[in-house]
Order: sequence, then structure tokens, then C-alpha cells
Amino acid sequence: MRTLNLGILAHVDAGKTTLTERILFTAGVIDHVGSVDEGTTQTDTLALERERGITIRSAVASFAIGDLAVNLIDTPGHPDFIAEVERVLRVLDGAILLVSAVEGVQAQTPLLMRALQRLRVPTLIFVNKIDRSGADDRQTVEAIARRLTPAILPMGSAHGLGTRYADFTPAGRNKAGFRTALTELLAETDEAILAAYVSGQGGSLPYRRLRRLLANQTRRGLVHPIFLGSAITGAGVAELLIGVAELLPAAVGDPQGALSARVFKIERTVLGERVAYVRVFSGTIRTRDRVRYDRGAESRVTALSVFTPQGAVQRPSASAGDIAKVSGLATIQVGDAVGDLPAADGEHQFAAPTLESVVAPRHTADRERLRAALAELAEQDPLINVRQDNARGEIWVSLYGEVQKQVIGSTLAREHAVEVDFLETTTIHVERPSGTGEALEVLRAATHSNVTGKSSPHSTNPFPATLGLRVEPALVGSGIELRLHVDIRLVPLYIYKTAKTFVEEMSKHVREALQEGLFGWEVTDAKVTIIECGYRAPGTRAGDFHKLTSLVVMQALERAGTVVCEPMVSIRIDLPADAVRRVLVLLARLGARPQTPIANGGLSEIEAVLPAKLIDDLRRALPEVTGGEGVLESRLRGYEPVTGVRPTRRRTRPNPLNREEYLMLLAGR
Ligand SMILES: Nc1nc2c(ncn2[C@@H]2O[C@H](COP(=O)(O)OP(=O)(O)OP(=O)(O)O)[C@@H](O)[C@H]2O)c(=O)[nH]1
Ligand SMILES: [Mg+2]
Repeated sequence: MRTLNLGILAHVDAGKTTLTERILFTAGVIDHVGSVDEGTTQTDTLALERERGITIRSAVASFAIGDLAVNLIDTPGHPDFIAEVERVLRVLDGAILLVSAVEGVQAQTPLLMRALQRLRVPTLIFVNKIDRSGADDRQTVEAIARRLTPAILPMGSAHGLGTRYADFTPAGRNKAGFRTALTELLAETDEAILAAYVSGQGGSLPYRRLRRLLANQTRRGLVHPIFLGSAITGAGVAELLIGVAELLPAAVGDPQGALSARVFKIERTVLGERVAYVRVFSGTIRTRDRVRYDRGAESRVTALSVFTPQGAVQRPSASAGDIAKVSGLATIQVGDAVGDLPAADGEHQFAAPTLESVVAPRHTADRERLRAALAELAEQDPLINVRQDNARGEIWVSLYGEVQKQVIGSTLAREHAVEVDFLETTTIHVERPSGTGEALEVLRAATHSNVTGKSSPHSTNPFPATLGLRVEPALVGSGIELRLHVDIRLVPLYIYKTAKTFVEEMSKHVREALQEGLFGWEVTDAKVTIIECGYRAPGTRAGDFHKLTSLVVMQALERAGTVVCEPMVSIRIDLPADAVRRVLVLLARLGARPQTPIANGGLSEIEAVLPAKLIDDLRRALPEVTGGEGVLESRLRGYEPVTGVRPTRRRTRPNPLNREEYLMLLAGR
């Protein structure tokens, strides 16, 4: 049996969970359709999801279409849970992107589409809610063409829109308009079709060949067939499923090959045991196998269940294409690669959280339990980036927004019995080097050993190693890169074996030290070069290079100087033309940089850039100046230097720039 791992993605409330439920019903997996509003669906199973009527965690449900087994992954649409979508994106063979026929393309929709396109995930579009009043198929399809991709093809037509009789009729070979649209779309990317089309022979191309080519190009992520329907009434859903089977690719991968798999979700059982949701790309994973995963870890699989239309069923093994729940991998984390898969490249499809907050237990006696509970939440969602300020006894977490904060609060209370308060939520800034700086710590001269590199009798360097680093600005978005610029003979190969391992280890130390820059913010977009190196063999140990790195890199950074940057958002406001002036005045007052408004009939569109911290002010002020008609969309654009006072963040660890104190603390440990 072939398998397809299929994600459902959309802006919040577009109907993903409802469609999942309807698909399971249509495919015969359930004989009663649950409802989001009543909290009875197959995939919104957390108590919090059921109460709030929103999806928080991704969930898997399986069904079969003929000989095709489909694992459906329902994802959250709320922007606070975008990290969950990111993890799912890496394990998909195909996707359905939902767009509501009433609300149209919404803020998250283009973001999701771009991510799907970047990762070349073959994607069908489903225009949902055609039964709801206000549904408009023409406008929705036009918005998709304009804002998502022009490479689309409606696979039929909707009628009875806005009523519960709304339905979808698929187009076939005899529908002249469809055939022409299909030929034109394929001609965009297929030479032979293009040639036939321009010579006027397009009409004589066999229909079956066109359909085959359509499937081909959809599987390559080049075109996006559109289906229309209603998850509530079921209209168009059977046709969508036929489309899934015809147009999306099944998983490829050799069950006999080397094991490679990825974890996209982690759960804990009631007994506290970690369960990893694993997508197998190649090979087979078996109970009692020892498997390797990231951070050099290896554990034995103690139990395993595979997703099937009957639910997750206990099995001795899972093979290429399967999604399995795997127990026994004690230190596994979400996102980990298992077996031969290269570790995640660290490249993110969506922006990281821009807020952070102190979490405090309501009862001081709960402090330890809170730490443990947050560590558990972090293994499911590392982006919350739990940081501890030991000196002050504070714990910080990074957040996307208010809803995520509430969800973390409720989860801690319910699942861990810890009541917490979130104190002062603030914007996360970053620091970038503003110039170039170098620093050097030289190994103290010793008489009887074998010394490479520089040494000096006057050095106050407490560690038996020499290290010189240069810090300089790098391209925006490039992160931190470490290079080696010394003679290979100066590299302590007796500790690190190869220069590559040395650079990898030093890279970790540099990143760790740059977690807190001159103003306390994480340093990014920096190029760091090792310009001096030396050791005393034997005697110098890996730990010496580790400790020395913080000292040297911070000195170099101090000489380079840094700029503090804040998150900026790009916004787009759709508004009545007569409100344009008032909105421009409002934007100017907020210090936004607007572009020239674009008029479009009686409507206008303004795009602008402004600091993320002002988006709530804008959202609050907009209804008044647009008579309630303004529609605001925003997305994180990147970080830009702050103007005025540079905000600082309290350090949570000793500052290597206070040399005495830093060394005393190290010695004390
Ligand atoms: N009329 C109508 N309502 C729908 C349809 N699909 C979903 N809804 C309603 O829209 C609301 C949101 O549906 P969900 O299925 O929870 O949407 P979702 O995309 O899963 O939402 P999140 O997971 O929170 O992002 C619910 O009240 C559904 O009943 C539809 O086709 N027609
Ligand atoms: Mg949902």
C-alpha cells in the first residue's frame, strides 16, 4: 500500500479541524461527524483545545482512499502556534491549504503558501465555507491568484453559494473553458504543450495526457489545483479526496534502506514517558532496535505504534512512509533527526518569537516543579527558550503572543499543578556588531612542555591556551559563522582529532557566549574568525578553550561595538478610499514608514513598516479612523536598529567583561 503524509494548513478558523473530521467521515473512518464547537472532533483532543475551539497542537488521523493510505496532519492556524506548523512542514508529502470563501486570503495564508513553496511541498487549495452567507468564489479565487500564486486551476465550479445547498461540480473533459484553462496553465511550464498551444493545436491534445501532466506538475509543486466546498455540509469533499489521490505524490523511500526519520511532535504519557511522533523517510524502525538521534544520543525503542485508519496500532516495526509513535527514546526532542538523516539545518521558515516574559510560581514552594515542568514544555517546543537567571531566581520564556501565554499558564496549572503568573512581557531585541574588534589571550609561558603558538610570561590568562578572535558584522539574517584562520599545526588536534571538529566545538562556545551581548541581547549576524590559537601538550584541555572563548569573544565584541535592533513588522491595511488621509496621519504619529497608497475602486491599500511593539496601538486606533472598515494584516519583517535609547536586558549569567568576577565565579563552580 502506498502512503501519503498530508498536512492541512490555513489561517486560524478557516476550518482545518472541521475538514479533517469531514474527510474522516467521508472516508468511512468515523460514522459520526464531530464538531469543533461542541469539542467532539478526532484531532482537537486536548481539554484546552476543546474549551477554546482552536487547535493548539498538531494531530494525526489516518484514512485510506483505495490503495492509498493517508496520514492527515491537522495543524493550528493561530499565529502564536506557528512553530507547530513549522515542525510539521518537514514531514509532509503533500498539503491542502484552506482558504475561507467568506474571509478570503487572510494574514497567515501567504506566509504558509510561501513556506510550502520554498520546501516544494505539493499543495492543493480548498476554498472552504461556500455554504456560509457572504461566500464569494470569484473574489476568493482572484485573491488567491493575486496574493498566493498565479499557477492555479479551479477544478470545477461552485453553485448555490451562501446557502446550505451550496455544492461543487467538478469540471471534466467536455467542459470547454476548463480544458482551455488547463492547457494554458500547463503551457506555462511544459514546452510541448506550449508549442501545441501557440500553433493552435492545443484543442487536439488528448485529455488524458493533460490530466497526467497536471498531476505531474502538481507533484512538483509547480501548479495548485483548487477545489471548492464546505467542511460543514460535506460539499466538494469527496471530489477533494479524488483530487488528493490523483494529484498528490505518495511517499517514496526504501523500507530496506538505511533508517532516516524525523520527530515532529513529542507527548508524555500519564506515567511521564516521552513518546515521539516520527515520520520515517527511509528504512525500518523496530522495537528493541537501538537508534541514533541528534546530540549523539542513542536509545532502544521500547514500543512502537503506527498510524492506521483504526488509530495508532501497536506494531513491531514502522517503515518508510509511515508515521509512528515511538517510546523509549529518553532524551529525544522535537525536530530531531533519527538514524541517517542529517541534523536539522537550523533554517527556519517562520520568524522566532519576539516577546519574552518572566514566569513566576504563585507559591514559592513550586519553584522546582515549575523548572521541571518548563523543561518538559521546552522539549515539545524548544522555541519557548527557557532561560534562568540564577542570581535573581527568575525564569524567562520566549513567546509569540497572548494566547500562547494563556495556554502555557493553563497547561502548567492542569498538567503540572503549578499556578503561575507572567510578569512584565517585553519585546525581544537583538544585537549586531557595528564594527570590527579583535582580542587575544595568550598562554603563559612554561618551561618544560611542548608549546605551540604564542606564549607570554606576562599574561594574566588563567587558562593554559592561546586564543585570538576577530568579530565583525555579517549579512543580515546570516546568524553566527565561525571561521578558522590559523595554521593547522596550531590547532590542538590531540583533543579535537580534526580541524573540523575543533571549529564545530568552538562554534558552540562562541554561540553560547554571544547569547548575551553588550546590552544583554542575543548577538546575531556576526562573523567570528579564530586568528590565533595555541596550546601546551599535554596539559591543555577542551574545557580551557571553552572557558577562554567567552572571555575573548566578549572582549572582541566590546571593541567591535554593537547596535541594538528591534523587531519590525510589515503591515497592509485595506480601507475605504476616503479614510486614507486619516490613516496616513495615524501611521505618521506612530512613526511608521508608509508607501504610496494604491487605489482600487472605492477601496485603497496601504503598506507600511513599523516597530512590532506599536502594532497593538495601531490595531486599537484603526477602527475609529476607518469607520470600522479597515482590515489590518501584519507579518514580521526583520530587525532594525532602534532609534533613541537602547534598551538593555538583564544578564542571566556572569559577564566575562567583568574579568575578576567572571574568573572568580568560574573558579567557584
Ligand atoms: N458554515 C461553515 N462553517 C464552517 C465550515 N468549516 C468550519 N466552519 C466553522 O468555522 C469555525 C472554525 O472551524 P475549525 O475547524 O475549528 O477551524 P480551524 O481552521 O481548525 O481553526 P484553528 O485550528 O483554530 O486554526 C467553527 O465554528 C466551524 O464550525 C464550513 O465549511 N462552513
Ligand atoms: Mg483546528
